[in-house]
Amino acid sequence: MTSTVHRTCPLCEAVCGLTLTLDDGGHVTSVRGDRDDPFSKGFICPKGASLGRLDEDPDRLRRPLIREGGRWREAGWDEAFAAVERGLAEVTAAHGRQSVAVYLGNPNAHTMAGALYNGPLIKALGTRNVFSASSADQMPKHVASGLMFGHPLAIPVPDLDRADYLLMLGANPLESNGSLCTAPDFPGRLKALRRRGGRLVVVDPRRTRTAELADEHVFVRPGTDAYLLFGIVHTLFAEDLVTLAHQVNGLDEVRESAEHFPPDVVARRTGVPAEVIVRLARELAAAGRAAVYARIGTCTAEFGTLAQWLVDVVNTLTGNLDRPGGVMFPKPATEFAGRRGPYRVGRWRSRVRGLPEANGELPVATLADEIETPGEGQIKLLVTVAGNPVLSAPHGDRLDRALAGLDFMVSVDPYLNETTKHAHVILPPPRVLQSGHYDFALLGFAVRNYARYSPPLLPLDGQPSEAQILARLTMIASGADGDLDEFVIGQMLAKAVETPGSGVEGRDVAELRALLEGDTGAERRLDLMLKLGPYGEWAAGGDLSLRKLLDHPHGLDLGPLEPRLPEVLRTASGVVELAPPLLLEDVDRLRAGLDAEPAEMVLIGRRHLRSNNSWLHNVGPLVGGSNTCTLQINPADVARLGLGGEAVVRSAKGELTVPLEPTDTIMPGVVSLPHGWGHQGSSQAVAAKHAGVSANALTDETAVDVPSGNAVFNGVPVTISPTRVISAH
Ligand SMILES: Nc1nc2c(c(=O)[nH]1)N[C@H]1C(S)=C(S)[C@@H](COP(=O)(O)OP(=O)(O)OC[C@H]3O[C@@H](n4cnc5c(=O)[nH]c(N)nc54)[C@H](O)[C@@H]3O)O[C@H]1N2
Ligand SMILES: Nc1nc2c(c(=O)[nH]1)N[C@H]1C(S)=C(S)[C@@H](COP(=O)(O)OP(=O)(O)OC[C@H]3O[C@@H](n4cnc5c(=O)[nH]c(N)nc54)[C@H](O)[C@@H]3O)O[C@H]1N2
Ligand code: SF4
Ligand SMILES: [Mo]
Repeated sequence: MTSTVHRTCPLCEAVCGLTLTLDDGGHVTSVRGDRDDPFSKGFICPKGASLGRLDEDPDRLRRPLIREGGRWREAGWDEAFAAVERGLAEVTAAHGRQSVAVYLGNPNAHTMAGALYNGPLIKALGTRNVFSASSADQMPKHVASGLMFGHPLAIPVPDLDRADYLLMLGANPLESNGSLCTAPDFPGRLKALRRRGGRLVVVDPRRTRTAELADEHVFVRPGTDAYLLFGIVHTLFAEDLVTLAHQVNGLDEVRESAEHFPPDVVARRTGVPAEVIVRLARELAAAGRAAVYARIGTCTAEFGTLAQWLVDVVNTLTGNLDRPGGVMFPKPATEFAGRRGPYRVGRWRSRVRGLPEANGELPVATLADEIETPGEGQIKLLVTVAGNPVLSAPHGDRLDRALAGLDFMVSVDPYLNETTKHAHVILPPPRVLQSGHYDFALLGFAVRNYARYSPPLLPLDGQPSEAQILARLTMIASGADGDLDEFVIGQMLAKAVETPGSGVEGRDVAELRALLEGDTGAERRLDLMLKLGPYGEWAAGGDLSLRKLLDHPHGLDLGPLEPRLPEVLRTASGVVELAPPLLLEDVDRLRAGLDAEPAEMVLIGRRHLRSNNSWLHNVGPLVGGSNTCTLQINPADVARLGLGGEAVVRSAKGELTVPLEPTDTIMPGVVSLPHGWGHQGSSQAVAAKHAGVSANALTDETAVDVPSGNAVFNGVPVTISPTRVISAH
């Protein structure tokens, strides 16, 4: 007997619906795209297709591990939690709460546990030492959006299905399947744009698969997108092409700033000819429905926040902000419109380097400093949840050494790997199929409003869910007892009944609580958020609830994106802040960089369709072939430097010997190495056979984007030389 079940793929931001067949033993016998999913319509990629393999990976941890000295042993859950309680008590008794740190990795954006329980955990730990993969990724976008629109999550997404022109910088959705733009079958949507007569332009130091699909590919020197975008802004003003559809503050300041960046000047720095910059500006202005979209290549760069800001400056100046076919603000089903004060960054600063807080976090680029530098507030204990910063943080090799010096570390992770090998206790979450799934974070960036809930497909048989693991850690850290979910639900309801327009203003908390459904605390909290949300049972005209999503296992289409800027804006002025002072200050840094002598060779990253950061290399069918850790380099550089099959790459921070992959798809003067490789000390047997090297042995933690403190991975100066020839004598 087999059964057919449906669930959302948790492996990337595209949130595809999957249809799985399970045999009697709960083993996955096939995975297909769910054709009845109104959003993904049957799309699937090789990673989704191997979800069963990942789910049943024999190297996944099933029980907690405790390390005693250099030896690991399996332990029961109570024993493991008791060890954590002891570790936390000892360290905080000796060094106080600020000696505790937490690092949250990328999969937290894909789990219900991450979305619902990390907030309470951080609060219970009572520390400002909060770090996450966000400061190695999209923090510049949060900061730019926070300053312009008043909220760090007010991130407009390109309206892919209606745009007639798309300028894409530093993104490669044919490999990544999209980011901060939730769009299952991103490739199909780009092809549709072209089929309806639209134009796609890709700006990238590599001619990627996305660039191959585009009408035009423009090579750009790594790290210079802010100059290119300023050149476009300059042209829009100079040629009187500005069309504003919204009230804004700071138009004059933007015009004045742009005066320093005429196309012929920025052409030298960016490598993009002035006439191309001018033409792009004209095309954007003339296209009608046009969007500029930029992603990781432009974020993890020296001027990441300026680039993210300028993307939306161009969108605003061309009249494309908040209009169909331009860039728009999704309306997710769990959005609860609580008011917040104006957005600020740098409310506090890191102890050692004085780097700014952003979104309540400190930059991961300074995590090693905070662990290694003695004094009041030195980190002695680290909690990691779904993160592998030894491979993902800038200069991860230093972090590797720093983690070895901690007094105590606990990791919530399914694998013993490069990071969790330093833990004293590893708490593994259950299998994917034993976990419920709702995309709290990613549905807020979807190109169509949509919701889908996947209940757990298999029972837990004894072990805690990831939600329960994090809830128990929270209770240990707070010293309180009781039911965390009930506490959170009580707080949210108390706030909602006092909030004008919440739909439940003035109602009785206990009566509302009794209306919530769900088998687990996480499900009841989802039900509450859905009911309070904009389509919810408790909102005017709505009927959404957990029950309704359970009745629609393929997901629910909630309609195309609609203009909603006034609802989204949270700035003190109530209008779009086009020239936030913090960013104008950083323009001085950008100006100073105009005349900088570019390094002869610079390093950038890349992603492969069958990979996923550091943790999918243990699935046999996904690794090998083109998914290997090679250094892409232009053949002209190979010849110029006299290189053979491999070469030595040196940066200010490290040195690697890497196999070369000569290709004219990469600009001369630029080399590309994927991150997330360099497997060692891990329980992952397949990954160990495809170890590769870590790109973050070369990246530099001292280089950050100033306003956000974000890591800089693209444009790292390197030198490349032949491997030493060892003679036979
Ligand atoms: N040089 C360079 N470095 C980069 C980047 C780059 O482009 N170039 N990209 C950056 C970006 S965008 C990101 S997001 C970061 C990622 O940085 P991290 O999040 O630190 O790294 P990942 O490799 O995603 O590690 C995820 C960890 O979560 C575990 N895991 C997987 N599923 C689950 C789960 O369901 N629950 C739990 N608890 N754990 C789980 C995995 O075993 C793994 O240990 O890397 C950054 N680093
Ligand atoms: N298959 C796969 N999918 C993934 C991931 C994965 O590891 N593998 N990771 C997920 C994560 S965590 C994220 S954040 C997203 C990222 O999603 P994307 O942003 O689409 O990521 P990439 O595919 O790395 O594309 C970034 C592009 O930027 C280019 N680039 C590098 N430097 C510069 C620069 O200075 N300027 C410009 N204009 N371009 C530059 C690179 O050549 C690359 O083609 O992908 C997610 N999806
Ligand atoms: S594109 Fe992303 S969400 Fe869709 S099947 Fe592939 S990994 Fe899963
Ligand atoms: Mo990311």
